[in-house]
Amino acid sequence: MTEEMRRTVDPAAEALMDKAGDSEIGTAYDRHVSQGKRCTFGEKGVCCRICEMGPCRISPKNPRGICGADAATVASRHLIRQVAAGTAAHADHGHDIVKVLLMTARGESQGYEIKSERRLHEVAKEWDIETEGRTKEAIAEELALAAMAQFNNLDGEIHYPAARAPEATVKNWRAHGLIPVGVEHEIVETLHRTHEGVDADYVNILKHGLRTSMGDGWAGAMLATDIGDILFGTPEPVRSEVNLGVLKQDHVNIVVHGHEPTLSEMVVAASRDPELLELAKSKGADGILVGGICCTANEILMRQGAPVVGNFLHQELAIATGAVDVMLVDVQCIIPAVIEHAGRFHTKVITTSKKAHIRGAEHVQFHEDKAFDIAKEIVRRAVENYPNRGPVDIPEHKNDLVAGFTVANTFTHLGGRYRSSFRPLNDAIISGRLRGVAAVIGCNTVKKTQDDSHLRMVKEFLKHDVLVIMTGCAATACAKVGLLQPESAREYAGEGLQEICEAVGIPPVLHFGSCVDNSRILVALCEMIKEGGLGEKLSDLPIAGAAPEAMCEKAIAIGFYCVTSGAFVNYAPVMRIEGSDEVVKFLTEDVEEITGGKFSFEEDPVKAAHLMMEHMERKRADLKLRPLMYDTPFLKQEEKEPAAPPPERVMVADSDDMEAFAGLPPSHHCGGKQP
Ligand code: CUV
Repeated sequence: MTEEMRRTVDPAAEALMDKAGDSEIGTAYDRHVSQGKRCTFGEKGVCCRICEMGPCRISPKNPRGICGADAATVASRHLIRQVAAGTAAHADHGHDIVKVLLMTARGESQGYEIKSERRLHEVAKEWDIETEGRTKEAIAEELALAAMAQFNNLDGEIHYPAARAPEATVKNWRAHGLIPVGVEHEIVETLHRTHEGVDADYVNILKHGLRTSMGDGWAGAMLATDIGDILFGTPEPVRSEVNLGVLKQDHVNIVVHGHEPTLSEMVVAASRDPELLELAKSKGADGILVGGICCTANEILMRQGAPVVGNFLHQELAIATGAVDVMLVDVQCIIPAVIEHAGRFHTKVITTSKKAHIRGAEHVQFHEDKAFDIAKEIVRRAVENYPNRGPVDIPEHKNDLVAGFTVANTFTHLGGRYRSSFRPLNDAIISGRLRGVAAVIGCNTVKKTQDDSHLRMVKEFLKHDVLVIMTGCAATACAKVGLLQPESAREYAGEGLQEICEAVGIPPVLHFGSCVDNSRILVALCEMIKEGGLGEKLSDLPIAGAAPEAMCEKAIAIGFYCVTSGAFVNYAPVMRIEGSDEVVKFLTEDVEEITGGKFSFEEDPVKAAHLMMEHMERKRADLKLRPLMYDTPFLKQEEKEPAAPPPERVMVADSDDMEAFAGLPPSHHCGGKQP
């Protein structure tokens, strides 16, 4: 980051950035600058830390580590360990929700119920579980036990790929051995394969990464979504508000941050408890507000319409408003720095998971059998902290949004048919009204100006008649500028997309939920194939995905399962693979032969959108679809004016690193920069 690189395009964040930064710990952006030059070997994925003889640094001058591993072996081993970590995060999340379903079915949980019996029956049928004449508890118990087995299966294959994906795609997965046996088995095998002296063939290693990631998208995440819908209700389109301006000066403000809906749903319920509302009044507050940050925000937004306080890089800023009485966290994406910020204001940070303690936080251990009591205790602590506030500084910026889209409800109401059908979407693509569909997902990162890449990419898609589906912090970024309102179609969408949005009554950008709800996108793609006219395999569809501000290992795992599922995925900033041209080539070219999908690593979000639209055009041509109804040509890469150089990155190599890498040609595959 240089002086010229803006930290954020969000005025609410801008308003608090200096205040939050005016502290010993600073903001994530300040710490990014303080970290200074990064090690080139680490950045390019060729620092091997696998065995105790190392670490070894692989370079053209020193092409082999002590054991003889080359750049491709080292980079691929480290990369699939990241895939396994990301998969583990979503799988553990899914596992915890399945556990709540099992306990609820057995009457052992507190405060939970099976809110959507309809969804329970639908999912049970897909698992061949008898529903006729049985209680919902009996069905739920059998489903939960079957779902549990997905995690530790040791033979066969996980359930959802064959149950939900098109036959031709399943056949291809089986031919290449890409369907996991069980979620945990593949994660364990990743750790074994990448242990010193095991798998040294980068192709074999990366193929295992593809297989492991399927346990995320097609098991852990898919179960988290399905079981979440059963327990907490299937989302319906819902209006709400977003950005730091949703915090209320005259309310007790509780910010739930993290991922799992099991606790946050209870906290929303507890915040409506008359006794606690009375207590809040007695402390001088007009009410209790529960808002979210990161994906737990998306969970309670989708099902409860709770306001979204912000995305990943808002967590420190929210505390700097001085208006957050409790920040309640569970797992994932919680940066330990929140503690120091909380210490400067009156905010209490409360951790709740045995897996995620932070020194300096209060810890209230969450138990499913006392969930509502625990939620009430946390809300009570927030209420009692309200009178301790100092000066409050809430930015006024906020925006309206519509969220809550799912596979079942997105195209339900078209033409008064009142049944879920993807026909309108398929017809729009076939007739050329829509060019295709882009899924834009993922995080914020300090390596990019906050939200900027999401917004520029999405606006480019809308202009060129591409329907956009979003999840995670990407969706929050677009919500902040009003792109999740139906009215935004008129301002941003091309004519074809405008017609669809008006006919169906949807915004041009559909909020599909949290990161685990990327599984809804996979199911939507399956429905598009089933509906007919767009090919036989998932890889036939004119669709593409992107994570323009990717930050964590979960994002890598998601990218991997999308590519395994046949999608073209642009991932930026580039993964740590540039030290091996072979790994880059495998991910950006060779993998297409196996899965039909592949990665690109274009950093410029508009150029990346063009690459993705070129991919859609190729798929449209293969399907022999009509030309687009409204011609909105986008500039092809070679026709483009040279783009302004991206902001110089702080991570430049030490001079000895530069020397070591002197012989390495710049990689044209990924737009990556050589030091
Ligand atoms: Ni799971 S993973 S920063 S909250 S999207 Fe947001 Fe989404 Fe990335 Fe984390």
